[in-house]
Amino acid sequence: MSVFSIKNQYDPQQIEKQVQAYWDENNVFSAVEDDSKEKFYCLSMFPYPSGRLHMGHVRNYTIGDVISRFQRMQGKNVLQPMGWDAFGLPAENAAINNKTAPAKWTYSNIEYMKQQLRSLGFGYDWDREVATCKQDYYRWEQWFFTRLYEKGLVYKKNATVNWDPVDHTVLANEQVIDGKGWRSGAVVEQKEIPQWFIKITDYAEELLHDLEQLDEWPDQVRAMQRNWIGRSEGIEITFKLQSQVAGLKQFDVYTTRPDTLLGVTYVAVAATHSIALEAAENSPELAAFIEECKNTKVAEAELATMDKKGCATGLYAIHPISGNKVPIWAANFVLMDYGSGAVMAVPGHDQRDYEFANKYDLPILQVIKPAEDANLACDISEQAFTDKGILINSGQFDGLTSQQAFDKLAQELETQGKGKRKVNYRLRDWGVSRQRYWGTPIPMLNLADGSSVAVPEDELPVVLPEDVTMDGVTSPIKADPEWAKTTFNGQEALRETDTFDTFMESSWYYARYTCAQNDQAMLDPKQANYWLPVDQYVGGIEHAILHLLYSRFFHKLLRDEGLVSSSEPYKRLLCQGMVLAESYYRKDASGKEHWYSPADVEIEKDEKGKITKAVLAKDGQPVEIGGMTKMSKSKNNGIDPQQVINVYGADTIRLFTIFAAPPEQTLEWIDSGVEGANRFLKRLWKLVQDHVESIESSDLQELDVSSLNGNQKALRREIHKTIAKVTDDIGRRQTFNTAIAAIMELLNRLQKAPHTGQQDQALMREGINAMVLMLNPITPHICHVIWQQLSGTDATGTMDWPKLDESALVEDEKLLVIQVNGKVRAKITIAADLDAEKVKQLAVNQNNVTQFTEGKTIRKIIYVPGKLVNIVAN
Ligand code: ANZ
Repeated sequence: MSVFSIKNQYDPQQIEKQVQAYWDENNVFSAVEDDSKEKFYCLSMFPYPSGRLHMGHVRNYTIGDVISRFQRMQGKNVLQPMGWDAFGLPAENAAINNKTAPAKWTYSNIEYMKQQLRSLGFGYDWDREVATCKQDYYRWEQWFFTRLYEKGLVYKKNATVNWDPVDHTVLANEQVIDGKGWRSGAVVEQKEIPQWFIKITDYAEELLHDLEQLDEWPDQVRAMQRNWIGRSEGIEITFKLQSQVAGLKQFDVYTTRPDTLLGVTYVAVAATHSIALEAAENSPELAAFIEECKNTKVAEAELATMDKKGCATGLYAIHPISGNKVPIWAANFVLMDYGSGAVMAVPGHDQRDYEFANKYDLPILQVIKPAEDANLACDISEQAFTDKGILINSGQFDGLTSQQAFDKLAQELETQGKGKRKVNYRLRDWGVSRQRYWGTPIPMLNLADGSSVAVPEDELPVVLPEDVTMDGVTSPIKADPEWAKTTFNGQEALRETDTFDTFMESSWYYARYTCAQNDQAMLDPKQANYWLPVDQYVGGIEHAILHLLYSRFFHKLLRDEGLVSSSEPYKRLLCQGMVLAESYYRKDASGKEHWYSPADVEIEKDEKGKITKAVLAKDGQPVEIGGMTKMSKSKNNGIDPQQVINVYGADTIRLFTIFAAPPEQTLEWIDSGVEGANRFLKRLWKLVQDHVESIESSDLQELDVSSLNGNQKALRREIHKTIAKVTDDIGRRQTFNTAIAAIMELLNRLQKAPHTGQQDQALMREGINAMVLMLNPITPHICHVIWQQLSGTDATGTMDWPKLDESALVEDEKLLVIQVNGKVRAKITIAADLDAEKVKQLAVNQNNVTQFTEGKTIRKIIYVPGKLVNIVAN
């Protein structure tokens, strides 16, 4: 047992290092499977090893550590691992800038950031550390991908990429700036190349359905996932072509609004639809339009707002119900890979179609009117009426509601062989090919005959060479012609030189932590099933859709491979808010903004804390105040956590980030708040040292609850009320900030409490113990030292969560307010269990009360138990 030297002054720099060394030496956070104990797996999203921790990391990891330590103190077997999301483009850029290799840069960042994480006192089991760029990790991902290929869940198809025509290279989206290549400045083109896809759409229904069981996820995240999957029910309707085109007699459109079918005034197809391509043979104008569409990439989110453009094909379709001729247009808002790549356009009831019809002078027809009771505005000369309602101008269907018409038309079209019900998903298969170097090599071989096969198991892993030179243009494994050369069954073969999307690695790391060292298998089902699912996942809302969806998908794939038995990876999810800081700038003569770091700016504040003056320290001249914004490079308002740790210590930064806001909300970085957190810890330190000193002269007695007087009982009630509140705030509500506020109040109470009597001291000890234990998840270093000092024992084993004594909460006396006609006239203390009649009697007989009721008749006595008695008399 190491007993720390206690100084009178709180000295975080000294104690934090010592306590961290103690945790390391004693393997305090190493997690071992143990069936006799309830497990708790707490995971924070692993960082990209960018170089240094930023404040967002500190916030995320502090929240995770608070939850982990709290659960550990509840007696659970806690796993809290950490690792590195180590592949990705920034390493390539940094390697080029610093003339090094991505691997070297990455490993040195990992080393530095790991030391930073240690200095913050996070309780990780470092034996389970993973770095996704190491072959002992990605080899299993390669193996798993070949398993998926064997099961038919992986396929290759052409997909578009950003192509830099000068550098002859594919660019990542981040490398395209204003439509131009980041390096060459050339206008980027869209090019189709073969890429690998995983069939996430096979799991769309399950991914949607299982959201229902994730009742400990924020509703907002579930809604975002639901929208992303985008299930819709509609009908695929067949339109005949007036004359055969490209060997086609007919084509399908997908609609969710068959009730509007009689309002169709044209049909629109995607620019690359075979009908458009065929018609372009005879129309240079259409050919030019198609070319233009091919070279502009449209994100689906922009579809509604983008400029709608089109070109007539000169062809006509036959309306399946009315038999009318409708023109076919090619339009930029129709996606080739959604539904059937063609839509029936209903300009009266779809705003996109409406804008398009107005632009190209196509007829607009109203076929739906609002239901009588709907009270909706509808003016087709202004805009499309997009709500559902009652059918008009639709012949035999007039008068039906939209829903009735949906069913009737579905039935009619189905019997006539002109359509069928269909469920569509917006979710697309996951394109996992990237043309970058710093990633997991895709374990596939391309054979001379054009076919592909998976790399045989005994040839895995396909190792990514680390000792490379980056030329800034081509991936080193693409630049080296030898790298790809290999054989398969005696034939020449070429390895795939593309690498995986880095979302692949982050899709299963949570599972790998359960058996990170296993070199025989991807997962050991026994270990994986002991720890999984993750009980608490903590991370940023920016991962609400893709990362969480992909890892939910991977979990189901792992399940179907027999590696895990659960269906969802993360039971409870907490998305922490952003960290904001004040920002400062100056505009130069050209109007360009220059942002200054808050560390270089001196400010003055009014008594409300509002900044009234800000000057740059080095020249004393004013700067503009840009307001609280997300800490970012572009605003130069990041606060370096390391600086704060150096000045105040880890416990202060942990306490401030937890206290300053509820975890899901934005956190405003305020220097005076950090100072306040530090002051609180100093006060705690002093209270304990004073208490310890006062004991030295008179031995500490056992607390004898039955002997306590009224004030002592009240203080003890406060202590236990705080335990109840903090337990609930941390465990269930996860409002850690209010937990701290309650502990702060308790500190105030204890500071004012008497500390000389023997029972006063015993009570003080109970209060201090509770406070230190409750603060331990948040500020573990100071608490560890105090606990050792108070208990005289090794801290780790004995720090159990404080026990609530329910009996301490029971108030045996209550203070009652007595009113006469609503005015307070007296206050009395009564036994808490006194019956109502007796209370009323006592109230009526108070001197101060009789004075006001004399000569009047008491009409009514209202008793609110525990609070007041109001006597109505006149
Ligand atoms: C006619 C119509 C009338 C439509 C109306 C909507 C409102 P969700 O719910 O997202 O599945 N659509 C179908 N395929 C498309 C494609 N490849 N590119 C762009 N848009 C496409 O949306 C289905 C609706 O999106 C379909 O219903 C279709 O427009 C359009 F008053 O058909 B609708």
